[in-house]
Amino acid sequence: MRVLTGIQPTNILHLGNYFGALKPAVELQREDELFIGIVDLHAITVPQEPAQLKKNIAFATAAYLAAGIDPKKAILFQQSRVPAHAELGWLLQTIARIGELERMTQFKDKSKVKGQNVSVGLFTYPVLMAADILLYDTQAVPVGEDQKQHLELARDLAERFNRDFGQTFVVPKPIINIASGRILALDNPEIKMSKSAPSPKNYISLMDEADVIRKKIKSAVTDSETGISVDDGRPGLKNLLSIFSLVTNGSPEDIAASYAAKGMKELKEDLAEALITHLAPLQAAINDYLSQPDELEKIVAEGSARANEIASMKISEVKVKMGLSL
Ligand code: AQP
Repeated sequence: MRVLTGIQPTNILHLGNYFGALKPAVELQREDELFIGIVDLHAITVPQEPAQLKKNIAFATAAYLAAGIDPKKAILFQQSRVPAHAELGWLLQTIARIGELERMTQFKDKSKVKGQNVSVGLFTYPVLMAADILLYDTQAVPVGEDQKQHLELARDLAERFNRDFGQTFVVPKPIINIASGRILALDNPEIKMSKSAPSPKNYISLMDEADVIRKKIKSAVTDSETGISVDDGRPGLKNLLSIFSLVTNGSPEDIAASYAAKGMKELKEDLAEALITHLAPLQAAINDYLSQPDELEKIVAEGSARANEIASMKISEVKVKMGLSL
């Protein structure tokens, strides 16, 4: 099956990105024909500092490789190096409707704070995402809850284009459940962990040093109830138990039971140490890739060239179907 996934290089990746995107991608590459986009054109829909963006692109690439992506198997590419993404994004904008973009909850959420000051790119982001998917005849896309609506739009645009211009695009299906649930923000368990959160206390970055991890876990928001239990009414604690479970492979319930007599302080201390141990080899591998910029460049250039070959054939087909040819 042909599958496409990706990540925005908006900051150093965090634990949620690792368990929700990188590790599932490593699983997917075993069986599927996997395309992984470092989607930098999406990242710039909110302001990015150019020098930092460049670093974040290198970091995201290194993180995928360090997590176990084999660039000979999966096609690991940088979105902005494949011009067909922007081109198809534009062509699909001509068949997308303002009303359907206005209904996108992610745009509504992200633009709430900034009002009229959000970029037009943030508004049309889901159309570019549809282009990313449709360019490669993608059959399936792993989606978390917040991306379901965007995939639905990609399906609608594919069907609309096929109806109006003739069969061109594969209509992609979602792969739900591949992500191991959302990891929540440490400083506010009502929202998800997020790279572009204003406070670094929100997340554990994949590159956080041992002492930073200890401090962040220690100050993670929990509750004042006594005892340790897996309980939806205690989202902060539940989140810590989920993270503990992901790094040790024990069930959250078993971990909760083993800390029933010990309490929150010890649970947090042990979780921090487990995290430090879990992240150490990943951090070493990421640093190793980052210390070889020429090798990283070669991998991204090759992956982008492979992506470009496929994408440019599709964009030519689309142009002919739309009458954009002599
Ligand atoms: N908290 C999370 N728990 C589990 N998975 C998560 N992902 C993101 N946050 C969590 C997964 O990581 C991938 C990254 O997708 P993205 O970079 O396109 O943006 P996002 O989902 O909006 O992630 P962030 O970290 O919150 O970035 P910003 O702050 O830039 O918007 C996706 O596969 C996502 O499911």
